[in-house]
Amino acid sequence: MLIKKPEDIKSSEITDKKLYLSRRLFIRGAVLAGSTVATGLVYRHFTSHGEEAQAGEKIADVQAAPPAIATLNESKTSYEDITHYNNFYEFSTDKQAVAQKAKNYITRPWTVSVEGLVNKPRVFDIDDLLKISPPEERVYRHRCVEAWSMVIPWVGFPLGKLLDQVQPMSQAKYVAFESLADPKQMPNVKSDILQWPYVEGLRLDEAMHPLTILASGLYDETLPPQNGAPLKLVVPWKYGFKGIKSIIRIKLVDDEPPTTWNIAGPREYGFYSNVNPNVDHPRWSQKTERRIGEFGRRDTLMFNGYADQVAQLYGGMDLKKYY
Ligand SMILES: Nc1nc2c(c(=O)[nH]1)N[C@H]1C(S)=C(S)[C@@H](COP(=O)(O)O)O[C@H]1N2
Ligand SMILES: [Mo]
Repeated sequence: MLIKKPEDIKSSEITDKKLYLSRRLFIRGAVLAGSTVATGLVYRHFTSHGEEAQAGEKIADVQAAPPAIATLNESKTSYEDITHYNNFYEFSTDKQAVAQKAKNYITRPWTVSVEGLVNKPRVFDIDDLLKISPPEERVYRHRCVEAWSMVIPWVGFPLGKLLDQVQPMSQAKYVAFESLADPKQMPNVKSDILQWPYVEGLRLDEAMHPLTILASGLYDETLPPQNGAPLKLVVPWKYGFKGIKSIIRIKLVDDEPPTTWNIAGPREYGFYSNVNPNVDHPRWSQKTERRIGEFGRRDTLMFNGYADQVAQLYGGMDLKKYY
């Protein structure tokens, strides 16, 4: 078969159309191969400590458990909906128009600079970055602050694996992320609807959490432009806007970094942005959500259903104040 191993792929070859197709196959092969090895482990953690932990199980047991990669019992949203209902304001504020406007978006060659308070700063070629850790499928809930949701099968690897490579210094407390802002390709970057480039941030412990991934694929295929190619952040217990797209820079810093939506509306969007049905947004209740492709509404779950794995990150914090 013509599937190339990642170490065979040179960045100079990447724009070649044929290779692009074989990359897609490579991701698919790796996901299938990876899942046979990893599944047993995931299931074991999940059934003893995961989301379906028994009612009588003590909180202490749940908190001490290794974070589980939950397998969801919810249907995946269709590929069509995931790729045609997008927020990517650099291209359009009309969710249904993003796919068409981003159609010719060029994402090779591409570099990601990982810098700041680290011992080994490095500018990664995207194809070297994607070799750091084998691609894994992660089927996650996605909850937008606009009160709609999806279930998305991402392909990616934990952000922590990348951060390990650059060795954060002890002064590093937060991680700042930056998107590409290219006025030649992205029509809205010439407008002032938001401040560009789009920026986001996480606390370092949130960034190192095993549920936090960098995604480069979707439904076993290379991430399409409209979903944030070539690399986006996915933090499943936070509102969708934390999932910054088309990342070019990741900087370790000692102070809480600015975030695009907090700059645009500080009363509406805080730094943490954890999914929380008990803290309403001024314009949208966060108690329920519309699952794209379903009728009716669902109750929104605390931390988007990932409370067992992440609630301990916020012990003692007033989540109404730190929204
Ligand atoms: N650079 C950038 N990243 C972004 C956005 C954006 O406008 N620009 N929108 C955010 C919002 S509001 C959401 S809900 C998700 C949508 O991701 P999806 O289209 O892959 O579902 O991307 C987030 N990341
Ligand atoms: Mo969103």
